[in-house]
Amino acid sequence: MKEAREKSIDQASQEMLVVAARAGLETAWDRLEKQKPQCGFGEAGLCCRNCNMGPCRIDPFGEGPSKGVCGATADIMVARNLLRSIAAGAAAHSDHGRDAAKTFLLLSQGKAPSYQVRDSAKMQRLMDEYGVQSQIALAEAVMAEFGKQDGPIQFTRRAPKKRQELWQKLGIDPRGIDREIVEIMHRTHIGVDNDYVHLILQGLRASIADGWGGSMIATEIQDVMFGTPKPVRSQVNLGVLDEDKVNVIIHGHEPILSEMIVAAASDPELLRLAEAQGAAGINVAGMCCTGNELLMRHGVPTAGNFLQQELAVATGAVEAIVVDVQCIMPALGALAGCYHTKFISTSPKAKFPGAIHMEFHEESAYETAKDIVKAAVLNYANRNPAKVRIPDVKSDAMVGFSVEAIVEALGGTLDPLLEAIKSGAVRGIGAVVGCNNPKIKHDYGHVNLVKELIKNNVLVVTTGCNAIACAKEGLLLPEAADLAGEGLKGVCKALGVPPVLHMGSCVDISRILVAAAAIANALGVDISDLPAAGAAPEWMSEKAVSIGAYVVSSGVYTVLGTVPPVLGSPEVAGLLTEGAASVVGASFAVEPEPIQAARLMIDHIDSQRKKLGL
Ligand code: BF8
Repeated sequence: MKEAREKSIDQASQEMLVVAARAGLETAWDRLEKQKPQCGFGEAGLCCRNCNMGPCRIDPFGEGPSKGVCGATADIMVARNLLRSIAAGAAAHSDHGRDAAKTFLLLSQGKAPSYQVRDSAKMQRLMDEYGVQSQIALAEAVMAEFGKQDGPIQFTRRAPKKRQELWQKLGIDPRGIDREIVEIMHRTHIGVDNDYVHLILQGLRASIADGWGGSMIATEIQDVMFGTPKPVRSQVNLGVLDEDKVNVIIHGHEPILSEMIVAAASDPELLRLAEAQGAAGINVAGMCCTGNELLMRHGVPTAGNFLQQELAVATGAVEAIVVDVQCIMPALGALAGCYHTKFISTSPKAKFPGAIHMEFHEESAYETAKDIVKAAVLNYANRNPAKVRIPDVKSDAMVGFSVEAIVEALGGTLDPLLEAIKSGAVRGIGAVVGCNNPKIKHDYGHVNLVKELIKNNVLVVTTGCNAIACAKEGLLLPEAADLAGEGLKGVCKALGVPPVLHMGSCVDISRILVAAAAIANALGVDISDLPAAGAAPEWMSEKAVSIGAYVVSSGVYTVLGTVPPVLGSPEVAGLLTEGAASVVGASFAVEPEPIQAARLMIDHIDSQRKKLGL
């Protein structure tokens, strides 16, 4: 147990880590240990495999080679590697956005009968924004954003005017989403762009195409098809698994799949089948960001965040873990093989060793979802009760704070929030997001950073695996206002909202951008002038690199909890942590200790308040 406590602060995870260890099962924490010491060249960003004269590496201590075979210096290598991470991250988010847009197009053409428009008011607002008259025209216009050769991407026009002008001046106002990602791959090919500042600017451009493009398209179109989230209560953690029911975990990112699984799980035919198998029903629980999507829109419980995916299978109570794309550990195949659990992959883009592939297509979505849930139901009989161990740990949470829901909670206008910011009751806004990473004690960075912020009257908005960590800690409840400073506590109590507002999945960081733009516009300033700061205390994915880049490009100072592989170039590191402030009005900081990270954010917020004369 002592060892488990060193790995995670979450009680359910600690219990399952003990179970896994006793059963001789390997988890991400064990595999991290086996990787140590991790490659120092890789950690510094000083390894290049971009051509077959390499792989090349540069000695950061100046004793070995200082250039690759082509002559690439440390600055070039680090910048190119960083850019390729941004490209991968922006591609992942944006391909998710493309799938949402494609489903919306098929639905608009009458070719995806399982889907419907659930928020027609939002669809109308988007039609007005695009200046089109019909649903099909909107779907086509949104789809076209990906392949556009020339900008602008429509949603980037939501940024404050000053921000747009700055992007234009810097030459980083993105053109088409795909174009910016392709251009990164081109420029980082051997012998193309070898000016690290010029390279980094292209990284920022592609990241803006993600945040204000691909990710925002995902959010907006999913809201149109599945409904814009409103405050709803639910429960989070492994204790949401039900010993008496067929448990189906949906893991990954795209609600295109998970919405259908949820619908199929209440199909009377399948419920009868479950009963016939001796189960008390079908229990669907989310995991990672697809979990956030379902939690936000329907109050479907979430079983956990990124580092809990293996622990969920180790409960022995999961009939099927159904996955689509992103953040799915390939280790799940072997692990599921130790239990009766079926590991079911569904995306034409993602196959896994040990998985059963049941490919999912928009045109026949509900039928496939039914087949998947049926496979889970029929697997209930194979469960070995002796292996079942579900931790009795779950927390209540109030979730669903889309921008629309926040404005409604404020009484229809942002004014009460602006007044609270001006009076100092709310000192500022902290956006805390991102993954888990076994390099940091699971949830420790998330929970402690957020608690410190609210204690200091910083209203927190959260997405992704941070949101799930906060939910498990009870921070997404209105009662958590008691943990906040007096000013924030008063505001939360008056409005009946938690001090930590769950705004969705990682693509929904676009909601935070929209909120930041609205607040900046209301105050007549740029986003970089706001008393606001961002953090990703336990980030690990390339998507998080793209997020960090677009958040900083949007003008938000951002503190990272794990070190990005840039220290091999003091020039690049200096540009990101200092130089960027004079270019885009914001920069990065790195601080693994969460209380210190909160302090950096609060100091930044205070200096912004001073500049605004607040
Ligand atoms: O989509 S699920 S581990 S990458 S935070 Fe991070 Fe979590 Fe993945 Fe973002 Ni969301």
